[in-house]
Amino acid sequence: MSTISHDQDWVRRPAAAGEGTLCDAAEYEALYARSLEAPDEFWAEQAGRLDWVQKPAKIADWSYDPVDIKWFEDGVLNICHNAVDRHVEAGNGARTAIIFEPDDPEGETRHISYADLQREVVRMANTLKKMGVAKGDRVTIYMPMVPEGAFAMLACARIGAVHSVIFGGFSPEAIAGRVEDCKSDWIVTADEGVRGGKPIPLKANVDAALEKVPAKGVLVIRHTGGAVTMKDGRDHWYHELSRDVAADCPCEPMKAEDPLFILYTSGSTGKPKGVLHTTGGYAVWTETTFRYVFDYRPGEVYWCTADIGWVTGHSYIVYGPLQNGATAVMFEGVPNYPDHDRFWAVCAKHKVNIFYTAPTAIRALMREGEGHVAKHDLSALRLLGSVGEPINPEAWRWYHDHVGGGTTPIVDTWWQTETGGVMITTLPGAHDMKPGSAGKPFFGICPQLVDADGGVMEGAAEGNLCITRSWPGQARTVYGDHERFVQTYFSTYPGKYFTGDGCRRDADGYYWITGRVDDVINVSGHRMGTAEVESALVLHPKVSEAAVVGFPHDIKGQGIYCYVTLIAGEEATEELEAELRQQVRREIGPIATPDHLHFTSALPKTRSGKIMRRILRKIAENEFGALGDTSTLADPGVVETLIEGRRNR
Ligand code: 6R9
Repeated sequence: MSTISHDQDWVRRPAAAGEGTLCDAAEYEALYARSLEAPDEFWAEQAGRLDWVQKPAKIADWSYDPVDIKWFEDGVLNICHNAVDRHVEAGNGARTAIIFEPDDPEGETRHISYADLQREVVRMANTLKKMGVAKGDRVTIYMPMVPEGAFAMLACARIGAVHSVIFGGFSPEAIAGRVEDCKSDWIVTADEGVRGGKPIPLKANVDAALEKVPAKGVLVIRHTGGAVTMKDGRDHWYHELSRDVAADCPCEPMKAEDPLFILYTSGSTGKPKGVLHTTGGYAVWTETTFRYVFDYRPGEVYWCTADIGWVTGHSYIVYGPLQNGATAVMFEGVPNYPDHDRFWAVCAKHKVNIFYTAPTAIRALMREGEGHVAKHDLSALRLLGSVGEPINPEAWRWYHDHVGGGTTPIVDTWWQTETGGVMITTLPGAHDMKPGSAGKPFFGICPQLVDADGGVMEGAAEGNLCITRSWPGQARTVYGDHERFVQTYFSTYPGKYFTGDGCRRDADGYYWITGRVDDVINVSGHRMGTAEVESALVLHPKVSEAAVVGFPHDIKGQGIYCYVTLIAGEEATEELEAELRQQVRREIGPIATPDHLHFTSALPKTRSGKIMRRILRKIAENEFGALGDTSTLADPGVVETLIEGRRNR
C-alpha cells in the first residue's frame, strides 16, 4: 500500500445521486443511530420486508464469549420463496430475473423471468429429491457461470439441503478435500465450462475427485455437449432425470438458524475452513445490504461480475438481487475475451445501470487503455461498485472517470465470506467518497481498531480491524469445528470478532482497509492461505521446506512468491520449477500458480525455528533496506544469500 495520505481527496457525490434515493445523509445518520440504539426494533423492521412462515419474535440473541450467535431464532422462512416465488405471487412473474450472457459473444443470450426461474428451480429441486437428496444433506455445486448454477443453489435452499459451491477453477484435489470435509454425498456439475473460448473439464475433475472420496450421486448438466464418461448408478444427466418430475415443489419451512450454505475459504493456517451461514439472518442481511448499498430501483439492470463460487456471487448475484426482485446479469466469460472491451460491450448491450466488479479487473482493463471503454455507450450506468481487495486511488479514478463518465458514484464495499454481506461502504445517496477508502459502517456495524495488545484506538488511528457487535449476516461457525471458529475469529481479541484486516480510520470517520495482517494473501481478489501453497509445494519429494509470501503485483494486487529449499543432493532445475508449478495447480488450482519460485539453501529462522516471514516479505518486495531487526536470526548470513538471489531474478 502507498504511504501517501489521501485523506483529503474527496470526490463529492453528484447531486443527481441523491434524487429518488432510498437513503440520504440525514437518513443514514438516523438509521445508523437507531440500528445501534434499538437493534431489535431496527432488524425486526428490516426483516419485515421478507415473507415469513412464522414471523420472528426473538431478534438478536448472541454472545462472543462464549461464541454463540443467533438471529430471528423463532422465525420460520424459506429464502428460495423470498428470492423467487413471492415475486411471482405478487404478479411480477414476467419481470426478468436473470439475463445470461455467454462466453461467446455470438452465443445465445437468455432472459429468464421470475416465472421461468420458479419453474426451473422447482424442476431442479424435484430432480435433486429424485436422486435422493434430503433436507439437511450437503450438496456440492461445481458449476460454470450459467443460470443452472443459480438454479441449483436455489433448489437446495428450497428443499432445505445445504449447498457447498466450489469455484469452477479448483482442482480435483481441492474438490475432494471439500467434499470429504462436509461429507457431501451429492454433486451437481456440468459436462464442461467455457471461459475465454477454452473448455474447462468440470465433470472430468469431479470424476478424478471421486476416485479419492465417495459420493452417492452426481447430477450432470449438459452445457457444451463435450464428451464425458458417466458412471452407472452414480451419475445422472439432468435433462434425463428431470424429464418426468412434478411441476410443483413446496418450499421447505426452515428455522431461521437452520444452515443454508457452507463456503470454503482460506485462513492463515491449515486447510480451508467451511464457513457456515444460516437461513434467516443471511436472508435479511443480503436483502437489506443489496437494497441500500446498490440503491436498487425496480426495472434496473444490475451486473455483478463475480463467480457464484465466491461469496460475492452468493450474496450479490443470487440471494441479494433476487430477494429484491432485481434483474441480474450473469456472465459466463472473462473481461478480455474476445477483446479487452467485453465488460463494456456487455454493459452497453444490456443497458446495465449498476455494475459491480473487482479492482484486479479494473487494473487489468486500465492497462489496455480507455479506448476500449470509449467505444461503447455506457450512458445507462448509474452506480459502480468495487469489492475483493483495496482499490488503489489511481484505479478508482480511472473507473470513475472513464467507466463512470466522471459522475457515477462508486461504492467500495468491504466485507468477507464470514460477514455474509457488505460491512463498510459509502451509500450512493448519502456519502461523498474518498478514492481508496471503503467509507462508513453499514447499519448495525460497530468497527473498532485495536493495537497489537488489544488496546482500543479512538479517533484517527491505524490498527487491526475488529467488529464488536454481531450482525444478522455473520457466519455462525466453521462446519464441523466450532472450536476452530472460536480460535480463528474470537481468540486474538477476546469478546470481539477479528477480521484479519489492517485498517486506518481518518479524522472524518472513513475507513481505509490496508490489507490482511495474517498469512493470507489476496491474489486477484481471491483469498489464499500461504500455508495451503506451502503444503502443496512440500508434497513434492524433492522439496524440503517452503515459505510463501505475497508481493505487490500490478494487476493481481498481490502475487505469489515461493521460497523453496530442496532435499540435500537435489538440484534446482527448470524441469523441477515446472513440476512445482504444476503441483500447485493440481493441488489447489490455476489461481494459486506461483509467480516466483526462489530456490534457496536455507530460510531465515529464529533460534526457536520460526520462519521470519516479515523478512521474506520484504525481500520479495525488493525492499532490502528495511528488513528490520535480524538479530534474532539463527544465521543472519541467510539474508544476504536471499537478497543476492532476489537481485539476480
Ligand atoms: C467479499 C470478499 C475477504 C478479504 C477481506 C479483505 C479483502 C474485500 C475489500 C477488501 C479492501 C475492499 N477485501 N473487499 N479489502 N477493500 N472493498 O472479497 O470476501 O473472499 O472472503 O475476502 O478481502 O482483506 O478480509 P473474501
